Amino acid sequence: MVFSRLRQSLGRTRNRISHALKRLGGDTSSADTLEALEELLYAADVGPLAGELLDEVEKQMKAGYLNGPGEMPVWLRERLLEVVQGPDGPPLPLVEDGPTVVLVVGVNGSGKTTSIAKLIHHLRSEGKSVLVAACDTFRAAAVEQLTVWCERSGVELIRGQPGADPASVAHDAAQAAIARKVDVLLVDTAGRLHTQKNLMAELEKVSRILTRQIEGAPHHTVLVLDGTTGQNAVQQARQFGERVPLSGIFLTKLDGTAKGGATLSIGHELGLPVLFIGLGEGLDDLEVFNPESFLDALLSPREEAEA
Ligand SMILES: Nc1nc2c(ncn2[C@@H]2O[C@H](COP(=O)(O)OP(=O)(O)OP(=O)(O)O)[C@@H](O)[C@H]2O)c(=O)[nH]1
Ligand SMILES: [Mg+2]
Repeated sequence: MVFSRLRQSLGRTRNRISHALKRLGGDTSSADTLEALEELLYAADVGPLAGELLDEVEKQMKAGYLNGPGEMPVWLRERLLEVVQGPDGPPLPLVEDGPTVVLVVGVNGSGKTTSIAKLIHHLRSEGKSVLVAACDTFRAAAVEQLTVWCERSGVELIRGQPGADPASVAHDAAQAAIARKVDVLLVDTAGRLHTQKNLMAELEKVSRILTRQIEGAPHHTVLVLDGTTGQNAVQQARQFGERVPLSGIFLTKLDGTAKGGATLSIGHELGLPVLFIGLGEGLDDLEVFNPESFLDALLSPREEAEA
């Protein structure tokens, strides 16, 4: 049997919660159901949302609801759908006149450059023209990595000298994007921590320079978060969001983690939608985030063939 891509990719998170999910679906006592729900929410690493949901369920059960067999998984799916945020329409809506600028930010190694490669592929498959700016001038290897991806996808890359001011690369790229009349300018940046004041100021400068060149730019600032960091990802989002206004999240590496539940709490805690998820290292391993499919994949019982 062929399993959906998403279900397969979420395998490790699903393994973690499968036992609890089975218990939830069965005919058990209220105490047992509550315990199973608690196990499921903590195993998936949904964070503070777990406590809120458990309180809610306890109240409902006391009032005589949610006690029938199999009611809990249905309730859980409905309830999570209310908190999980996906894109409201297209994940990166384009502006009508001139290039739409997408600034990509995040901590070291979260998957920014790989995600840019996936975005190039995604946008090109939709017939959009793309230009890329290599504003990670910090490491020579970073520019090389992006060069390879761009050559493979046949898109132009604007790069500076090693160690050049990232804002000057952003400036040149914005000019080139206008001159070439491309639909989208994707801006890759170096990884940084919120505690690195100079690097955070540099990010603000890149953003400012883009605004000066192209009206309304950056139209989207996407924070790339490593899904394997679970609840830490929520902290990072909060800290980056204090420096640059974020449009949404690109959550990577969901294929390799048991902490996929963190996806559920990001919207809840930060009011930010998850726009894309990364399910592998290849160009095709991107999905536009869809809360319904995500929850269906996460909460579907494991079948024998998967064990
Ligand atoms: N399994 C898996 N690996 C991923 C995914 N996205 C990125 N990676 C891997 O994560 C590692 C880091 O990816 P990069 O794209 O270089 O990360 P970065 O944020 O650009 O890193 P810096 O520029 O050094 O900050 C690479 O080995 C990628 O192949 C994903 O969705 N799934
Ligand atoms: Mg990079």
